[in-house]
Amino acid sequence: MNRRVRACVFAFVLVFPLLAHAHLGSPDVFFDGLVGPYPARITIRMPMVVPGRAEISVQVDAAPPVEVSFLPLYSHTAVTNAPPPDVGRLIRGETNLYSGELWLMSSGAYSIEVKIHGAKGEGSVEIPVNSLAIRQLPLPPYLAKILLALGALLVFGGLAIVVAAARDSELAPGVSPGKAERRKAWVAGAITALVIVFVLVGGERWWNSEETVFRKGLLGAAWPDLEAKVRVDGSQRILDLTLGRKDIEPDQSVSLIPDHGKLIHFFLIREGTLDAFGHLHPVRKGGKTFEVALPPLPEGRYEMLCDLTFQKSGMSFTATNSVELPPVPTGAGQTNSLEPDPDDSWASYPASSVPAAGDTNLVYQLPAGGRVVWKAHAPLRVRQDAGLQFEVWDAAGNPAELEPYMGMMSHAAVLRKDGMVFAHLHPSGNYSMAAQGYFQAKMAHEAAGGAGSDDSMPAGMDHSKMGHMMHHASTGGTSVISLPYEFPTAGDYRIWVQFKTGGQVLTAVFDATVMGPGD
Ligand SMILES: [Cu+2]
Repeated sequence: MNRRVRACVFAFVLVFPLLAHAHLGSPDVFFDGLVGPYPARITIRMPMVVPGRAEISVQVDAAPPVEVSFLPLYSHTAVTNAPPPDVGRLIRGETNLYSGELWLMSSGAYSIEVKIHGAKGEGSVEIPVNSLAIRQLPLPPYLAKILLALGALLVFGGLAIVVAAARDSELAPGVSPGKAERRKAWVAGAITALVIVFVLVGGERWWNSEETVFRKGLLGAAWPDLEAKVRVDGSQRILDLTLGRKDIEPDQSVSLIPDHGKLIHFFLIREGTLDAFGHLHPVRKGGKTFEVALPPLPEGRYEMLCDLTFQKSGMSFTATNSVELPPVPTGAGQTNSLEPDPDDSWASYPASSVPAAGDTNLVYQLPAGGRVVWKAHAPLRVRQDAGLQFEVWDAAGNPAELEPYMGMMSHAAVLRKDGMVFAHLHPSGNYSMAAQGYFQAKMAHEAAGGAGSDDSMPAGMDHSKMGHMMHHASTGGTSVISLPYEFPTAGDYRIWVQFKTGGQVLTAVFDATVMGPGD
């Protein structure tokens, strides 16, 4: 950075970091693409607790019979230690829809390996998921009462057996216990009571410490903190990001796995009006600090959503916070100290240009001509296939030819308007490709004779392997974007659909209202 041109510094320190989670509030994982020779659509419903059962459904586009199987691979153990795969059941009355359940026993990154075996051979895909407890289940009062009663029965029953044994075991049948036997019974009873109290107190302590560990893993503790401030440097506004994690030492470097060739995918969304949006890629400055030159987004308070995947654990997260952007500086003609990333994109648009949710004609007019049409779909419902399909038309009224950018035909962001749900979608699904690369590298490393520990992971991830995992439609020549997704909760959402055409990345904006199951 050029210190001489640094004219003045605006510092905005932030409110306390909000809690963050991969796909904020949207834990279920979707995949759409090829599994070997078979096109398949896979849905993984994640459990809210650990250990918990993930529900997996696989829709295979192939002539039956095929066999579908699932296997959970854990980041901290060798692949060879994985249990035998579970075979998916064909759903009754369906010809190509299979389902199954997998227990995820530990907290951390897992990869769900889905294998499909059929007439055209075998194919498999790794779908990374985060196994994290999102909530602690309460103990129902009736269950507490039953357990308490059973516990009391055990304690008093055990005590009675010991007392009776000490008093009566050496007596001949029919003889009443004397003073000596009664004293012996008292002593044995007292000792047993002491042992029981000791066991109960120890048990409670053990339980409490387990609960403390669990609660630490629940929400917050392991998630990255995010802080940012903006400084004005000549004609540029530069945003400085500091990433943290409560268990990372201040001087430690944060190792991240690149996703689509970028360490961080950073979204800025103007709060309240949601009328300005940026998708930027900060570059590393120090161990935990990153910087990015801001595009000409209007001033105001912005929500920051920062997608990243940790190299050590393979866990992917979305860190969030908010930041105040100062006005665009007027230092025209000055040299830029920080080159923006060529894949950075942004849009700012009047609120009136966003088609309202429920409009019969969902058309977004692109400012430079052309339009994006959200294709007709059934009313959106919670946890049902949203069937998101968008068609892009150029200014002349012809279907636009889409080009891949950062390896994908589209990058889309979904935000519930209160900020409680955020997801980053692609035509291939919403899983983290960086985490997928992590598991592919782990498997390749172990197959080559490496140990199963994640500490011995090769530093460089093999991204050349990811190309063939991508969606069959990622080669261009289409004007339609399909995004596999289910909205996790009811409410009002905004969707930003990004695509590249004519060498330019464009953003279309839509609103959506998602109804609950009973509405
Ligand atoms: Cu993306």
